[in-house]
Amino acid sequence: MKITDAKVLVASPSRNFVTLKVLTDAGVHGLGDATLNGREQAVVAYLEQHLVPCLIGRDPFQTEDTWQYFYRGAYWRRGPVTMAAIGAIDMALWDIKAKALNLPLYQLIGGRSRGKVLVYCHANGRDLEEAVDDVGRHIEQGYRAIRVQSGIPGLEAAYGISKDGRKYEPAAEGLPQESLWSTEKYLNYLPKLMRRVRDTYGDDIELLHDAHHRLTPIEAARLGKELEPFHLFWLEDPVAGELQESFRLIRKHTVTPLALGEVFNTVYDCLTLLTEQLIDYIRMTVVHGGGITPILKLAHLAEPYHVRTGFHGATDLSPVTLAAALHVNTAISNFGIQEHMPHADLVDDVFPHEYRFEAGDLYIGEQPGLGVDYNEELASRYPYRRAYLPVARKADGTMWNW
Ligand code: GCO
Ligand code: MG
Repeated sequence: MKITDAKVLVASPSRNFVTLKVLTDAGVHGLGDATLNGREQAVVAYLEQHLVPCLIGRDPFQTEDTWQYFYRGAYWRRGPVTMAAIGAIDMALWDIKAKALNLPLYQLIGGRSRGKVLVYCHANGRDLEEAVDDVGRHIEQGYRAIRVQSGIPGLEAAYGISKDGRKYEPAAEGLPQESLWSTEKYLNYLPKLMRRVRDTYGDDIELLHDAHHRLTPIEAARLGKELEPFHLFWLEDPVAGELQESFRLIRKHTVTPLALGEVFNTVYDCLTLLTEQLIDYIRMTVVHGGGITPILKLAHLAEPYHVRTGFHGATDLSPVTLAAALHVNTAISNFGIQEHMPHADLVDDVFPHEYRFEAGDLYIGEQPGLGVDYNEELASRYPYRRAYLPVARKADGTMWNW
């Protein structure tokens, strides 16, 4: 079998997605997600200008060699743009291979290790009362693991809070929106929120929280310690992960489980975190981590260090990435949890898929390949619209991590 063509499809069915469609001489095609929120066109150019010309004529079954060709074979390696492009190709090739063999992808990467995939959803509110109520709504929908985010008293906008009752979506048209950040206000407020949620709903529900890279290590240590009585499933991204050694300090002070890695793109971003057991969950995204080939290696490397997976699953990753994550989650032994932010109905129409949600879990289907399709005609009615993620500043104007 030979690859005959690859098309980079850009559309905005309620939000921007970049999708790679790889075609073969056997009539089988594969899909890959190449979306990098707020930097979509950089990945498009990297694919169209640099990778696709080298892809034509290759054997789609050679997933390992093709991955190495684009990763190792590029003198300029790593980074989210490069890795998202390679990730899209890798997903599409696995999709082709599994379709050609008439098997769902999970059968090629270990077979079924579990019948269903535990997911966590997002509950949020502009203040404590709204956030607590939203947790209740998600429990009613069947979720057993819930991430809780809330507006912070004294701050106008906070990460993870939707406006006007709509689903949370940080990317917006126009230039990047600026939001004000106060670590002090946040640290004083968060334990109160978590106490109320536990008092209201008891101990049987799993609670998660995302600090979204805003703290220093010693602040993260304080937060982790103060959240201990509420037994979080995890505290996510307490500090930006560039300095892996900083997690030694956090670990020394708290037993609150830690999750990290949604912005990582290679194993080198987390080698110390894994081998020194400094985190409990690795959150790399299948697409930004370079695809199924390296994500499987990462999961297998994490296993002996007692680190489990909790792959990033925000709505800015297309259903193709979610399906790829679900196949990996179904097959590996050290699966932890999967993030689930349901896509808008229009996104589900553009990407018809087989996976389904039921009572707090996602189920992958038995369709050959990844089990996702792409409606090009429908997608073409929604052209790309430039959008940026926000930026954050402290009260004195200092730029901070969003
Ligand atoms: C999460 C993430 C997202 C990111 C988003 C950026 O935990 O799901 O933090 O909300 O901010 O994916 O594009
Ligand atoms: Mg996050």
